[in-house]
Amino acid sequence: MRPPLIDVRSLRIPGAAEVLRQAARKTSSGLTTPATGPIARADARHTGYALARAGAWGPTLQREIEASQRKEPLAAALGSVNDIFSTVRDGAVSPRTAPLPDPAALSAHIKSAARFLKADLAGICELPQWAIYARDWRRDAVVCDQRYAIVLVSEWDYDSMDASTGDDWISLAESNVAYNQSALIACTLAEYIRDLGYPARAHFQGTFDPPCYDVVVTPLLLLAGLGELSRPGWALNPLLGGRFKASVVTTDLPLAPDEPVDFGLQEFCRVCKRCARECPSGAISDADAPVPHNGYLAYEFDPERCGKYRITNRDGAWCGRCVKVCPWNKPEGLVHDLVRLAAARAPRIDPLWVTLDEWLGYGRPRPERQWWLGLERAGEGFRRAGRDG
Ligand code: B12
Ligand code: SF4
Ligand code: SF4
Repeated sequence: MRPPLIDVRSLRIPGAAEVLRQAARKTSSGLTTPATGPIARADARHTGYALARAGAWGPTLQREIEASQRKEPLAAALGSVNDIFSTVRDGAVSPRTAPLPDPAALSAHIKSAARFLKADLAGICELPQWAIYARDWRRDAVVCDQRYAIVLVSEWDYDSMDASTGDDWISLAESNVAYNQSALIACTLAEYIRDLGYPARAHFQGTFDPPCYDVVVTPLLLLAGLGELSRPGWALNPLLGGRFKASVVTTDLPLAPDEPVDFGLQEFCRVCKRCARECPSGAISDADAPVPHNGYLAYEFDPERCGKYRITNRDGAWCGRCVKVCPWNKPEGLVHDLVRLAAARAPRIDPLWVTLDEWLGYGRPRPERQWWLGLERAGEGFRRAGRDG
């Protein structure tokens, strides 16, 4: 029996998952966007935050990157706790190998274990070498020759995101809570697998030094069937949109990989463009078609504009507005699931959904539902700050 393209066991609400499982088609390219050539390994020193820290985006950004992560106290608390995870991302492998079922049954078990540990979604793919950084943030060469990647998704709170503008005082805490949850799940799962007698290493947003990522996460989400590449460049999941963070466990445990999915997003993003319109930094392209980028088709994106806006945002803590306004950022429900199904099956009416979504007020902030204090660190204390303070 062919395994389902979206594994119902790995999804939170089986009813909604079933709708999507039926809608999902296998991709012809093996990726969620057409390949155009070989993919070069990325150098982590040339990615957003590393450039800001190194001063490549100017002295203001270099000065402000640390302070901007601590200015809102809930995000700061989550950031402080996050520091512990770097100490448990890898470790000794047990010399005894546990008796294990065949790869398909073992994969189902690992996904169930991930759900038990509170992952919202989990998928498995083979680990291509092009998804491993050539060098880490410190400049050390990265070696990771494990065969599989287990990709773990931790959702951001929908109600808070719904209340928020996407770039106000809860934005960074939304990211950080999912970073911590997904890091805890990845470190625990890796420890469990090592105890079964197989190497396993966790990858997540953690300390800068030592670095906690050997892998570029987004393509692994795509390969593990957890989303399609979106206009802004993140993986969009049909049940969550981009409203999540992901961690990864790389391992040699003999697993059965999932497959990439196609639920009609390339056509939907082509006509929608809402994230490009509402991005406060103008970082997302509103072009009608993607262009070749490092061996695959993607919309142009300016990480410097995005990074600068997030670090220097004076009316909030960082930003995730592209995620907030996306029409796919919806909770499960009969109507939303039917629209998801229609987007997969009837792309000609995509413009109708895009117009209707905006007309019904989705993606707008709801200040009356904000529960956070809107505090900003000021000197030795705090002040009520910014737009929602
Ligand atoms: C540096 C970084 C940033 C930088 C630069 C982003 C960038 N595009 O490079 C800045 C500050 C701009 C940023 C912003 C955000 N980020 Co960020 N970021 C990262 C980080 C740490 C490294 C990314 C990287 O190496 N980029 C350099 C190269 C690889 O970039 P690139 O060539 O342009 O490739 C991009 C895509 O095309 C795709 N990709 C890479 N290789 C391949 C190969 C194939 C075949 C395909 C199809 C796609 C693909 O992934 C890359 C990142 O989007 C990752 C964590 C990680 N280790 O992956 C998180 C990560 C990408 N960020 C994430 C998120 C959610 C955000 C924000 C929404 C902020 C927020 N509120 O959380 C915004 C979104 C901005 C945007 N439109 O992308 C998530 C995305 C999850 C997802 N759904 O895919 C990640 C994976 C963090 C996580 N652990 O969950 N980020
Ligand atoms: S995180 Fe904010 S600034 Fe960056 S791309 Fe998304 S909307 Fe634009
Ligand atoms: S807002 Fe529209 S264009 Fe942007 S990622 Fe979501 S569906 Fe695609």
